[in-house]
Amino acid sequence: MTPFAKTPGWLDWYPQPSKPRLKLPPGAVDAHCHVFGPGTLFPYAPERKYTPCDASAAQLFALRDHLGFDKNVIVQATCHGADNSALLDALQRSGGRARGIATVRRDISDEALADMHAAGVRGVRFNFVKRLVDFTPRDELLEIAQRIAPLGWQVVIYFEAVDLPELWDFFTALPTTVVVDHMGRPDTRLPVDGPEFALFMKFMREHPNVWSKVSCPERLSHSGPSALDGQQPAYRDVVPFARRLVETFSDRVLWGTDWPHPNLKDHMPDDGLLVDFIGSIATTAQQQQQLLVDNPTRLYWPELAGTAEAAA
Ligand code: 0GY
Repeated sequence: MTPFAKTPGWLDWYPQPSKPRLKLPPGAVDAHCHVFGPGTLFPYAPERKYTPCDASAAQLFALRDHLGFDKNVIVQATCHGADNSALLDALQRSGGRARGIATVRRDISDEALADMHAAGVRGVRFNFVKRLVDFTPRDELLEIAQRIAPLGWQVVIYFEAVDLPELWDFFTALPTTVVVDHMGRPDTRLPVDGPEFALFMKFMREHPNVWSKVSCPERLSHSGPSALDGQQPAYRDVVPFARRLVETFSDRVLWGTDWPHPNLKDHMPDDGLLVDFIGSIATTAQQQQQLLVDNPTRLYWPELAGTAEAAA
């Protein structure tokens, strides 16, 4: 039994996801997912803003196999603060089939960074979503970015679309590859051609070091998952945004399940149906190959890129 009580109203991950109808290409990467605890082994951080249900590395890898993915990119979740032990344990258990994105503070030693690199960490995450984290001064973040750049690591940024204007100068000064979580969280009630998403498109267009995860329809949607009657795609309000990115920046987009889906309020997606949603946003075999295999392999397993092993 975990010693931690879940946040009231917490939705647990879906226990028996369906088998996707979409057959993933060999070598597909789930490029955004997390592990939580288990709390008995890897306690949640005192400064956390939520307490989740446990979601172990073994459970993540079982989902990977069930859905037909080959590899994972595991992103340190805010409920573990800057203690990356659960993430590092998962990387070690993956047998080279997972890479990690860590959270670090400015007092991290060079030795600890080198150890993380050896374990499979390839980036740090800077989180600007106020309900998830306390404020970190920009000079600390820039210092961290400068420390990790020589390792070839990336910076993953998580923010709300309304905050992009204020964050623009900081983001565009980052000296690394920059990967945006969940398309920069657009308000999907606004038009895809409106000024808010136009700014995000400009961000990607003018900065070839910026990539985007076209993930989290279940988090961004207001129309919801209900149109699973074959008439309309589920999460149909998210489709134009994700499709625009896939079509415009086909070599800089990534996709992830976001399992175990922290902080959802109204429904927990069946991960099998989430995979089927990929067919609504990457509509050709070529787009799916880039989104799911070529792009993440180039970014996280460059040693495999363009080889037969990528498709192992
Ligand atoms: C996500 C989204 C969220 C949470 C976290 O690290 C986290 O706690 O990323 C969220 O609540 O929007 O990417 O998992």
